[in-house]
Amino acid sequence: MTNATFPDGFLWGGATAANQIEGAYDQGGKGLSIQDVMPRGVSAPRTVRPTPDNLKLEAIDFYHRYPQDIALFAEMGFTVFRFSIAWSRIFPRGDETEPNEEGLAFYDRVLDELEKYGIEPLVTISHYETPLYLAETYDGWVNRDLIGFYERYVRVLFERYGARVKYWLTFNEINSVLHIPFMSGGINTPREQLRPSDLYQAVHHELVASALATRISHEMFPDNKVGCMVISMPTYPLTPDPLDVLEALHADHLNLMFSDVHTRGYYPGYALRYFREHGIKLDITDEDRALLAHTVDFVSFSYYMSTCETADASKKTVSRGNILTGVANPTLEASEWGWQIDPVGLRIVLNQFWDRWQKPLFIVENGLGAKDELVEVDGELTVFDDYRIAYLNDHLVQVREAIADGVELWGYTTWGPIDLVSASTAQMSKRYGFIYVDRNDDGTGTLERYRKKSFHWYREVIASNGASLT
Ligand code: BGP
Repeated sequence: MTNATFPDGFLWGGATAANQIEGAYDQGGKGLSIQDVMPRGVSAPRTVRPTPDNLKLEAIDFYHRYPQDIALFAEMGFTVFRFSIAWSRIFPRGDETEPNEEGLAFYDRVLDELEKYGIEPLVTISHYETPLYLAETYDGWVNRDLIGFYERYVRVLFERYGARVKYWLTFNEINSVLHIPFMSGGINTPREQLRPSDLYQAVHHELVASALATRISHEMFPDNKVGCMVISMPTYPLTPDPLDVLEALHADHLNLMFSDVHTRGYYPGYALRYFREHGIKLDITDEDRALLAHTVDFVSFSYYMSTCETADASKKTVSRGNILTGVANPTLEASEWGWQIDPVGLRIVLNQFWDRWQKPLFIVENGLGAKDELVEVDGELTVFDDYRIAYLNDHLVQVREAIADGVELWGYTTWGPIDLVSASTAQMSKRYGFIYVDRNDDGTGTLERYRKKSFHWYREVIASNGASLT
């Protein structure tokens, strides 16, 4: 094990998304987003209009409680906070020409608060919250018009916040569009009616929009940094059989394509072959090709688990996971939600990404969703979440190893530093936070915040710049 340390200026913090924390879904002139009609998460059918059982409508009320929450992040010593801007707060329908000033003013206030504590903002432009109107009227990212609406949105964000926000992410987990088209791409057409060409056309539109955002940022604020954001999930061969190795390579390629395009500026040969052999015909213009050449400054990613692949159909036992699935790894344990826990996989993926792209990396999601029990000690309510501490400690030890391997890593933000509504299941009981939020799956609870044991643990990790890891 290395005794190397984290670099000076390494950014430590936590990551969230507007729809999972803000609530106030109909306040401040906000329009509806696709999340407002997804009360049961990703695999249940959407509703026609918002229904009271949708926890995201109120979420954890960050919209009103952000000063208190940011003060708690500051208490832990955060130097970065990742949050997303709700597109439908800025453009309620998505296709207007003028933005909603009240929505813009809200994020001004959030940024004021972060500045007060010297916390660097890391802003996701689109995190699973396409305006519902764009989904219903345009079918989301399948439609090329979305590029223009996104461009308008991005220009407004850069004009308003570009001088205060240095780090931007264009799309959360952009490689999920293929798997969860409504949540990720605002694509209203039911999954089973979409042809692979429709899905990859949506992917292409997002890739072009991402490159366009990068170009605009570089023109307006040359010192700002724009990154792509992908789900990382290293794929291991189930056995040493070369056919399994090849199968794992193919599965990995389907994911890596997104960052390959973002970092190289063109579609790699294996993707072109895949398109050819799967009858995928894309509308790619010369202007699109020119735009794709505007490559990102860094690659950011979420990491929760690894997976396996095999060429042997009889061994394909599917493991549940963070949107992507694969074959279960017989050597690993899983979380209560079936996500296989693999700290070493994080070191592997950091090395793979660095070797492949030689671009700075940023881990913008990592964490354990678990059920917590609130207990009273000396009149204070808390949670003894040793399982969460162990998970994060073990992953961070591997991050340190990767840094010693020579990987350039800018920072680490845990997913959900404060309990929030789960993206995949829309539950509150799947908790990630260092801060407990008193809200239950049935919507009851005071919304009070309590520091968990991991709160104090993370404060120590940050204060020691990782030296307290064991
Ligand atoms: C990622 C999403 C997040 C977040 C996280 C944890 O896929 O970017 O929004 O929710 O996973 O997933 P879940 O909330 O389903 O436990």
